[in-house]
Amino acid sequence: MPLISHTPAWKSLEQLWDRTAGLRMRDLFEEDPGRCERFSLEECGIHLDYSKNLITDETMQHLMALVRTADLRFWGDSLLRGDKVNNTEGRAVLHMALRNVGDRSYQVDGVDVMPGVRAVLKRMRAFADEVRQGRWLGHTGRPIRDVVSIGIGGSSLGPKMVCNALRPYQSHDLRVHFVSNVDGTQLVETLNGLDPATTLFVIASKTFTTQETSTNADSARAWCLAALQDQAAIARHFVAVSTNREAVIRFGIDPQNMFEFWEWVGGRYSLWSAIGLPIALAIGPDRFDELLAGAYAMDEHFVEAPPERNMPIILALLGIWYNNFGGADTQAVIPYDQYLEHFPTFLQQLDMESNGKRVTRDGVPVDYATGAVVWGQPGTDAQHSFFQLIHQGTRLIPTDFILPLRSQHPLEGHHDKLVANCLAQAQALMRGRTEAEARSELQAGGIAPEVIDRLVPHRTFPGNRPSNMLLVEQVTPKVLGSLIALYEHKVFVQGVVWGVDSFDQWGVELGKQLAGQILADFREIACSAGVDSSTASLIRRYHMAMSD
Ligand code: G6Q
Repeated sequence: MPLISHTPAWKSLEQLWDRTAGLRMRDLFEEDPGRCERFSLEECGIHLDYSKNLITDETMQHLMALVRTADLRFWGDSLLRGDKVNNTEGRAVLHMALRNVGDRSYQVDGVDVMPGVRAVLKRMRAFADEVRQGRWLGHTGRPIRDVVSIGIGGSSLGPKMVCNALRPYQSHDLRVHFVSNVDGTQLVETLNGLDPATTLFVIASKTFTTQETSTNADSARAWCLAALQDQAAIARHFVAVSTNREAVIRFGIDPQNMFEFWEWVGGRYSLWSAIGLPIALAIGPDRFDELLAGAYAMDEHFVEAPPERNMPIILALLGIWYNNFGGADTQAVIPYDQYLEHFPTFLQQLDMESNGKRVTRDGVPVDYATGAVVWGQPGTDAQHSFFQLIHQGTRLIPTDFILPLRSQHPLEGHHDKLVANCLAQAQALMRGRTEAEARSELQAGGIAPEVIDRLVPHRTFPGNRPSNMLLVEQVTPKVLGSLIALYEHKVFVQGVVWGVDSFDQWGVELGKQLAGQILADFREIACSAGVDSSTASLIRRYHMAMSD
């Protein structure tokens, strides 16, 4: 397979970008009253309005040709068949099986994975019910009040984001906390004020060898034993989610208290598996099922809908349009919903770990940009910090707005303002303010002509800055499931076009290895041979600080 950048479909998109560089979105809207309707799509409770993009029908046709050139259909079928799509790790990628509430069959090496998936879901359901209904008792016979999930990366970011997003659905007498960082501060601050007799730890780690998670889990166990003074307490206060049964047993967790998942579940795609146990504990198993059902609905849409009406494909191609032809380096994601505050961070891992790759799946260096830098934070706060740069800076920053139409807390006057601000930002990015408009506004304010001349360049907005608007009625478990799956498939489609393995993450390995060596140097109070002078000097400074 040649690099995608060497194909006619890619070349014609390069030419198209140059040819359409002069298009003004303002004009496109004025010329075509049907633009919004034509470039909008409704699926799984999500209304996507992508009309405020630098596109015409011709652009979309060319982008669709690109996705055909990349043979998305082949890769989609491979994914569904359980082929080893993650080729550098030799693994199938079947997170869709985890939310397969329909009757699709998913197999790995000829073995149906669905019975195992359903059995674990059943155990999760029973356990979540026991804890939530106060039937699972701690070592001293008291019900659980706090759940502390210890995990990192894919074993934390998804469940943490979902628990926060669905806080309105949580029971008030069970609080769920997340500890990921090896910085002891996070564990200490989280445990501060918790009662070991009513705290349950969920140790979530696919490999059960991750340094941060093991360290936090060891400290949590010490905290628990210091208070409860009995090794037998571990069985009532620790459960594990992992693929590594031996390591779980070695840690001292009863395998009866282990919830299994499988190597074909990638960390950042694992919130649908037993890694979602904290979610089931927080919102209850019925609502966890709704989350799965939402993702399943999006899976079905992705698999069945033609590319031209396929929401993940459209989002993926728009991203590629700016990333590869418009020179955009980043993608902003701005939820106008405080409960979605961790959504951009979750997407950062999903997108950047999946598509932050510099070689194709065959190991050939690419000569085009792959995964964008994903960033963002909730509106309206974002408007008062970095929006200046999106509006008037020198960079092109495509932006996704996510907006629930109904608030979970309809306080008088709040939601109208939230919605108005979100719509206004998208409008302002698209329209901008011309020099003439800026001038006439200043004139209307009675400003002196020489001051107007000075101010006009600063008060002019170029506009023509693209955004997608994703409207939902409300962020329910089902809608959230669909929203997450939408972005998962978007990332998959982009990875297929760029020809990369979106399911490995070798880039996080080197730092881990080197940290291990440096840690050994700390223990030896020495410095390994061959360490560069900068690192050696930093190690010496740490030694000195520790010996003070
Ligand atoms: C995600 C990555 C990574 C992983 C963490 C935690 O796709 O693989 O973020 O989830 O490193 O790994 P464990 O679950 O094995 O502790």
